[in-house]
Amino acid sequence: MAFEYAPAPESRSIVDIKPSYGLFIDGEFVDGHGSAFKSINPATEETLAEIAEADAADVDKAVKAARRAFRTWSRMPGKERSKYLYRIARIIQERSRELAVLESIDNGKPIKESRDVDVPIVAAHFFYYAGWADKLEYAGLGANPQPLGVAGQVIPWNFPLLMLAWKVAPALACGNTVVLKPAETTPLTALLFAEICQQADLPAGVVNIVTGAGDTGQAVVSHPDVDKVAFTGSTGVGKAIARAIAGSDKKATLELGGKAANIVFDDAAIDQAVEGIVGGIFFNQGHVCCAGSRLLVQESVADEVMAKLKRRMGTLRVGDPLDKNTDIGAINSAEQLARIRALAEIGEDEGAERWAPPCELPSAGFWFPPTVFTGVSQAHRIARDEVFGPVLSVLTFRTPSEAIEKANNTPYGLSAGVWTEKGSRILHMANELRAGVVWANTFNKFDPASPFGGYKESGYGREGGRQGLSAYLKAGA
Ligand code: TAP
Repeated sequence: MAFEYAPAPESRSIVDIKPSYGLFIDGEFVDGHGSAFKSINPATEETLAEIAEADAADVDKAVKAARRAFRTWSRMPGKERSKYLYRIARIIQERSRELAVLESIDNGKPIKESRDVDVPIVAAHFFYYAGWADKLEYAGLGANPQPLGVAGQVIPWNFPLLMLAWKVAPALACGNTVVLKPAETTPLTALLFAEICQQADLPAGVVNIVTGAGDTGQAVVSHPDVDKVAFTGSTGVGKAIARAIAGSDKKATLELGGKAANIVFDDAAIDQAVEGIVGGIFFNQGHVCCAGSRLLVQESVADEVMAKLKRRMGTLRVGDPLDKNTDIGAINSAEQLARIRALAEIGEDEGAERWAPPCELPSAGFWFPPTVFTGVSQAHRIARDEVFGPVLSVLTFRTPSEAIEKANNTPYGLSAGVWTEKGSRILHMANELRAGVVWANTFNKFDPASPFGGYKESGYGREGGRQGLSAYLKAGA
């Protein structure tokens, strides 16, 4: 059944969305030379704003501005750079409600997530790397490490502001300057961040934001005067970027897709594990690279886990992202919704059993109910492909070695979860699982001090922590 809802008006009034936005180059907003595009609210399908598209000449202008700014920014004492980063972090905190509401409107994610997870971690990231700016000699790259130059950064739509923070904060702390391209469907918080850079008096050209689609991203990463490419997105585009920069001396970090196993042993605290399973796959509508999209549950507790999981799924509220009680918001785009629907249909066609709780979905906008597939085999597409939506595939295992084999049977290697009361088993699993992050008795926990990144087709390089600095520095004498 479908229903109509009006987004909460008081939340909308917190944020001032302009009818149109330009590109942010050399400290000011300027017109783009490509054809403008619209950013829409995925919960209502209404147009939010017209966004300028940067063509190759605009990207060139942004790279030139970043190069000019690099000369002074890279020579500025680290403690001076850190003052700007602290200032940005504090403004993010001061404007956190505005940022959270705008993120939820543009992306579709529930306000309780943007307010309590995304924006606080964004501020924490700037605080964390502000603290590093005058301590780079401890980065592990010699006594006098040097910045790389101009960083070309391309980010996805699932955590627009958080991915920006993961890229911009370490780059700036290390003395690099930045040309960043946000995803086509979620440019608004990056543009608000540009205003925050102005408010913080960040020197012109240190951060440049060029909006647009894939062509703009391509122009950024392949620009000859870009020294460093930082990309987060799909494995397909990541491979295309690696090909595009092959043969150049650009340094690159690629954070790509995932198909994480969330492994529940029979000695686990089951109620806690069920909460972890729900958070692992339904957080951010499942638009999470490290989502626990494959549940591996030990056979002896499979019935109990499934009964409790279904009961818990029945309590999840799907709807208005700006309603504080919403658990699952809107799918980010019509295109992503079509991809999720197609993979779910393939799951049924291949013989897995599909279940979703009864759930009223709004008539306008893009929605998908929390869904679980049982009877899934390793050969099924829903067990292999990244759905990037609120869809969980359940497989069972008998022994720890079978769990390890199944968990590692994927081209990806970004994250995994282990639920057990046995400490020795946690350590054993962490050693055996081929995943960049292994969570134990928790899932989807992030901290700026903790490095994040993948193995295999999940990409290379680490973001976050001290390790994240080496992505933006070269060893110095
Ligand atoms: P993509 O389609 O790969 O897009 C990512 C970004 O690249 C967007 O800004 C996109 O622009 C741009 N782009 C597209 N084609 C390009 C090209 N040829 N050259 C340069 N840039 C190009 O991914 P998505 O759908 O936005 O995001 C979902 C994917 O990101 C998932 O696979 C997810 O797992 C992954 N992800 C990974 C992580 C980590 S940390 N590993 C974190 C979040 C997401 P448009 O927006 O215009 O397409």
